[in-house]
Amino acid sequence: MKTGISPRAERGSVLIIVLWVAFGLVSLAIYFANSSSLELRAADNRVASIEAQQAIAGAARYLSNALANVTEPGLPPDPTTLRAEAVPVGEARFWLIGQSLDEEDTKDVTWGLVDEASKLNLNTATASMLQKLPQMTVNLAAAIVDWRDADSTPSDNGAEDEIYARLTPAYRCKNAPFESIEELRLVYGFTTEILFNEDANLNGALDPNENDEDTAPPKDNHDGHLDRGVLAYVTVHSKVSNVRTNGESKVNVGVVDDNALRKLMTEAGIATASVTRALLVFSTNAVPPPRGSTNPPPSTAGNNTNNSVLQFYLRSGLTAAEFQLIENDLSVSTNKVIEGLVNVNTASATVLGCLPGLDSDNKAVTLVATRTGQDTQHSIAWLKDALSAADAVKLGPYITGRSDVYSADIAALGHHGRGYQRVKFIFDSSDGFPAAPKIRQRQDLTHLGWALGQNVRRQLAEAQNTP
Ligand SMILES: [Ca+2]
Ligand SMILES: [Ca+2]
Ligand SMILES: [Ca+2]
Ligand SMILES: [Ca+2]
Repeated sequence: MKTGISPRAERGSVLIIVLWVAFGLVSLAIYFANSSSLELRAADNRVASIEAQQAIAGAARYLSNALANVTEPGLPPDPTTLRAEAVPVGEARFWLIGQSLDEEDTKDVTWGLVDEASKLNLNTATASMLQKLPQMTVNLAAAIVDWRDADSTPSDNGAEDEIYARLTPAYRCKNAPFESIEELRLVYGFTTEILFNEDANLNGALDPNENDEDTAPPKDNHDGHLDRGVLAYVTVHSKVSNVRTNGESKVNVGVVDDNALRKLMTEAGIATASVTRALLVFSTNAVPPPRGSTNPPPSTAGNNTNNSVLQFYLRSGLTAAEFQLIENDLSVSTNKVIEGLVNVNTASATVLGCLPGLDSDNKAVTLVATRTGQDTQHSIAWLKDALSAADAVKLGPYITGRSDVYSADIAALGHHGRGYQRVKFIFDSSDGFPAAPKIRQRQDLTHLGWALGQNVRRQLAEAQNTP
């Protein structure tokens, strides 16, 4: 008798094996089809990111050119003609993430360049200025000063080597100027919360996750207003050239030189009567001391020293129009470049409120309200009517009306709104005019996530749904 599997059973098991093999092949086919479509999609996204990166490179060239072609040194490119929103570059588009002059206006992103002189400079601001910023404390401000100063002697509440030696891992205090604002992460006491607060993507706008309490990071207070961190208010790049357009040194009004000032005012076309009056105020010989006295006269007349160009203007008796003819040819410093001045025409009330003369009684808020809607013409002349003389004299040494360093926070998308990329550049024109600005920093911010706000997201979704 034959033993073993009957032919019928054998055929049945072969069939089952064939079925299994067929099933396996189909699964494999589906698997490969799926993975190659994923790969195609990934490749498509890569192409879109490359397009976006190229759009950013194009934007940087465009801005470099726009900054080199401003009408006068220290002025930004004309914001009415500067292209800053959804600018096409091939199939890609770029945006310049700006900064609203109105701090309360945080509903969506503002487009444009950002004046670095609208912020407080970490290398020049004093501890008392720094500690007035939101999120700051006396200790944090003192730690900033100790980080940048050359010595290793801790200031009151500050932090030098012995504090950093106790950290794990331990490191040394820098004892040299800040090179980037991100360096604040190394300064004793600073945390991500202090640096970013609610603006996790640093776009100056209130994104949904920044106003939902703890539903999604970051932590926020869900009050409908963006509470920014320290990073929004500080810079290490603010600089302004201190050389005249013709390459000569500016006329020093720290100590008024009659001849230089007369020549400057006359050549600028200021009326002789105004020139004479101004020179009389500053001339050391103009007001003789009272008879029989060796002391100088009690009035300020005859005192030829000024702590700032603003103080010179307040005392000169010049009209705003006359002053503006020579404003940018005056200085109280002989340095070719001045670092850290705050641009009174572009800084927020928060930043201005850190400066002497504006650091009490909401004076900075009032000043910004006065400034709004005014055509300041990049001058500081308007401060004469906006401030008391005493406050203006205190403020004068810390401000400017112009700036040579602008940052461009450029975000771009490739075709079909894909491949999001974001890079921040710092353009510095303080070396000379007219010339192409130097790029001082190039920082990829893509990792901070979507920063183009809700309107752009909505527009993209609508464009995708339109056949
Ligand atoms: Ca130090
Ligand atoms: Ca934001
Ligand atoms: Ca949140
Ligand atoms: Ca808030």
